[in-house]
Amino acid sequence: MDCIFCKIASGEIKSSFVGENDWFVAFDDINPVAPTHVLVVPRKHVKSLEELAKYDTECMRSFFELVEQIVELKGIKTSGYRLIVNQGSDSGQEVEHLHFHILGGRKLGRLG
Ligand code: D5M
Repeated sequence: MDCIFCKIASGEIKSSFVGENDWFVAFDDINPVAPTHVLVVPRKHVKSLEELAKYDTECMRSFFELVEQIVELKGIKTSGYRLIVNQGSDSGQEVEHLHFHILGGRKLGRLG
């Protein structure tokens, strides 16, 4: 499958992970829009939130634990951060492999 995030997750494309566990890998976004901009990506080629929700609760727990590790590592736990998923064409999603953006390190402004 020609999926950039599958290749990063498997190590086929070299990347420096800022965190990882059995379910997810996390790495800096190539086009950061904030001082901290990390992507958290399932190791499996999951396409949507609905598909991810079919995995067991251990997967969900591991996701939130990894997010916490990353925000601590990046020093944005106290100042705050935003967790975003773009899904579908109206969201502007570019990569079809589900990914969560963690943004922080500056005032992020209102959504809209
Ligand atoms: O966001 C897709 C995001 O993926 C976008 O912010 C760029 C990022 N991206 C694309 N290719 C790479 C690589 N190779 N490394 C790191 N980051 C990457 P979306 O939510 O789909 O609009």
